[in-house]
Amino acid sequence: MKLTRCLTALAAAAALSATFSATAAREYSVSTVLSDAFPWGQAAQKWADLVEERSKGEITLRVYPNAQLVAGDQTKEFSAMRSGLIDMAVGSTINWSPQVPELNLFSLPFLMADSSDLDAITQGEAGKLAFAAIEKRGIVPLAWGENGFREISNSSKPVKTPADLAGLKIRVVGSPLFQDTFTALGANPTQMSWADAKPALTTGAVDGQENPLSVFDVARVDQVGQKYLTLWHYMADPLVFAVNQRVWKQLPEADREILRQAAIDAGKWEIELSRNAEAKRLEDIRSRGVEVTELNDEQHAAFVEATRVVHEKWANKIGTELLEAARAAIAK
Ligand code: X2X
Repeated sequence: MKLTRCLTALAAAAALSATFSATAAREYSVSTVLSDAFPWGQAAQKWADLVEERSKGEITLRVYPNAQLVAGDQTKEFSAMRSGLIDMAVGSTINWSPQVPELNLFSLPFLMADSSDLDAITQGEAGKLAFAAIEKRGIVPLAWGENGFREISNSSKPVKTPADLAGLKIRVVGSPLFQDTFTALGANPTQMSWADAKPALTTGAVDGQENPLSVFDVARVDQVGQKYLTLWHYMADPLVFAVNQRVWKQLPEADREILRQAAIDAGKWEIELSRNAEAKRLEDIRSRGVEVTELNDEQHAAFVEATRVVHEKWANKIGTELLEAARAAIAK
């Protein structure tokens, strides 16, 4: 009898402590556009793993890929996070630029020549200004990651000059600057989400698309008729690890520190992983029969010249201070 009573008390205590730890353990949603088959999704998962480990299981970040929390509409991710529908995200500057116009900086064609230009921006004064622009709109940015330098592909011919793009229907993300870039190049830009892009390429509703090599490779864009790929590195979209401000304010300082440091570490890890994989990806893409075009200086200059108008049109929306900080960082 005594033993039974003792066991009952133990069971009750165990149940109580389970309830306690259930309330102590907190779960937050993290939105991404691409799954963990891609570096982007791996960045978010790494963040979640580091937070789980460092908070000793008290904080769980649950990653929801494919922009599913916004029904595939990736340009709504920032608003959904701001309204609290999403707690956190690892998002592309392209997808957040409709709400944070300053982030169009990274989409300016041929502003950045390579990764060291990109790093000079994100790691310096310009990066701070870009984060301040995000913060001003109710989101706390924590760290940078990388989607990558974006290259252009199509199903009909090698693209070596702007004239080769004339009339080609190119799928672009639903961010207005892209409309201007591809119009300036004489192409026919069509805005749609990533979820709609592959079907549109498959049916031939569009002729081409632009994305980093990682996306081209992992999504097997070659299998939907994209036989020609031009390495023009016209822009790169960094990723931003970020948290809804109300969620952030409710967190104890120690938890904020865990989240921030884990985001920084996951970002660094993913940037390296992503860059180290580029050469092999290109080799694989070539080996699948994709014709890869590299531009000589003269060909490159023609694209730069043709898209200069985009810089003029967007300078004010991006902001002179940010633009100048970015240019100064690159010039160093
Ligand atoms: O939609 C795209 O092209 C993608 C996956 O690269 C972004 O979300 C910016």
